[in-house]
Amino acid sequence: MKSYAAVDLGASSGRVMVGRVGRHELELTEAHRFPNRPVRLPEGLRWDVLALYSGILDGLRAAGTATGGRLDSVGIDSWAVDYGLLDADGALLGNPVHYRDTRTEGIAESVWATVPAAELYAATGLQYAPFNTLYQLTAARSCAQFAHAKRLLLIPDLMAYWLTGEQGTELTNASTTQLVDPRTGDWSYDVAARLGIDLSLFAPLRRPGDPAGVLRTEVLEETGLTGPVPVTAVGSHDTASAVAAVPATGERFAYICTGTWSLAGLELTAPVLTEESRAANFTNELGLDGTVRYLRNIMGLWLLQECVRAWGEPDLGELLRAAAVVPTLRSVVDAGDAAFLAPGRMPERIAEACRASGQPVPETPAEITRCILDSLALAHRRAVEDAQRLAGTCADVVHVVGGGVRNALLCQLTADACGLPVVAGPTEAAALGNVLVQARAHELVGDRADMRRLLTRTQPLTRYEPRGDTARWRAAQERLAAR
Ligand code: ADP
Ligand code: LRH
Repeated sequence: MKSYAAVDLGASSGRVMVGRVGRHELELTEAHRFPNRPVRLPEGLRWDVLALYSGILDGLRAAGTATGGRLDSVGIDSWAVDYGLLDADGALLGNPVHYRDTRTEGIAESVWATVPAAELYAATGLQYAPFNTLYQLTAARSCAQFAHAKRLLLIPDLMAYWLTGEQGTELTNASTTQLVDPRTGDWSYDVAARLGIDLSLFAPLRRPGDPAGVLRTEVLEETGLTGPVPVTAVGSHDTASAVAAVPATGERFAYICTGTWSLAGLELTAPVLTEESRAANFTNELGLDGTVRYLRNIMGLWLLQECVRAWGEPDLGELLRAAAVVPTLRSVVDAGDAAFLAPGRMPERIAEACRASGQPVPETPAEITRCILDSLALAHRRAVEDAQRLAGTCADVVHVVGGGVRNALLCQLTADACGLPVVAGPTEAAALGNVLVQARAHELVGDRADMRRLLTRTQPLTRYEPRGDTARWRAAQERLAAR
């Protein structure tokens, strides 16, 4: 058995997990979990990357305690699109900007004046989201800080740099910048040139499984680990790692990675770059082995996280039990609407959206929670259906992975809405995908199908059958679309 540490930074928490892998075994345990709390500064919303780095060091120390100080490798994944800028000495310039910061408001239109949205989609296959790195960079260009920037490292690559001293740009995460051509898996040189983005800001591309340096001596001292400990590039976009850990047994599956976001779609072998796909705002992000993650971003459990924060952190289990007895589909909001992107006043914003659309206004936390979960299930249904139609494929099962696996009500409602069985699990899919890519680099597991077989055999999964009434969900979807 080999021991791997998976550093997985989600928007709501970071964790260091230890994966023990043998030819027929896969065990995952949590070494350390720490909150990921963005900070609102006068200049805007920022990530506390030093706290995250400290959390990683604490996690690696705990991982070492669990493995007798020895790790066969470390892999790092995180949320997408965000980055840190380094100066000529390799020092971080300021706190990385949070993708929910408002600096990109109105920026897309200025980009589209140079490269029209349709051309941008045909070249990069990326959905429109105000936070795509391309728009963030366009917004950043007028800032004093940017003039001093000599290097841009995406968040997992920044953490890897601090741990190893080595710089690189991992491809699955690079594919979320809107500067990569999903057909070639290389930079979209034409788009970058037309928009005046200097690609030499980025470190050379590396792919999942590539070596990414070894832990620095000081890191070994701080964590008590015995060197050398290699760092291996994994699918450093958390969603790429999570999709790699979808325990599918066949080809005809859809997936929903549920956490702060719901990322719902299909694994394809080639991008879908049609105008219809662009209009439906589907994205073509890159996965393992040249696969395409063809999916839609849905606001996800962020809606609930923000309400729970506003309500003073009540017990989630109790809240979900109360929500389970609220009548189904009383009122729904568009859980894909970017209007819900920014933090703050979420219960009020959801109530306002219901009022504005002439639906019953949910009032109690249980009613608002149910409105969120019904709305998410409906958005899941729409994404799964649209993805199949746009890609010309067919799914007969929906895999739900990520934190939402622990929300049985959401899983059941998703099965009901999609009219398909839901197989829920694993919860820590991103960490498992991260571990499996490291194990594959050590030839402990084979191809993606082999990785998935190992997951199916070792991970607890729960199956939810649809409870019949899909016509109700279809009608709710039609009502929402008509508004
Ligand atoms: P991220 O990686 O984006 O930070 P996670 O995959 O960790 O997100 O999922 C976090 C979400 O999982 C929370 O917002 C919460 O809604 C859900 N969750 C976590 N624990 C539980 C639980 N015990 N019961 C129900 N839902 C849970
Ligand atoms: C989920 C995620 C998602 C991105 C968003 C910014 O954590 O990586 O895939 O779109 O964060």
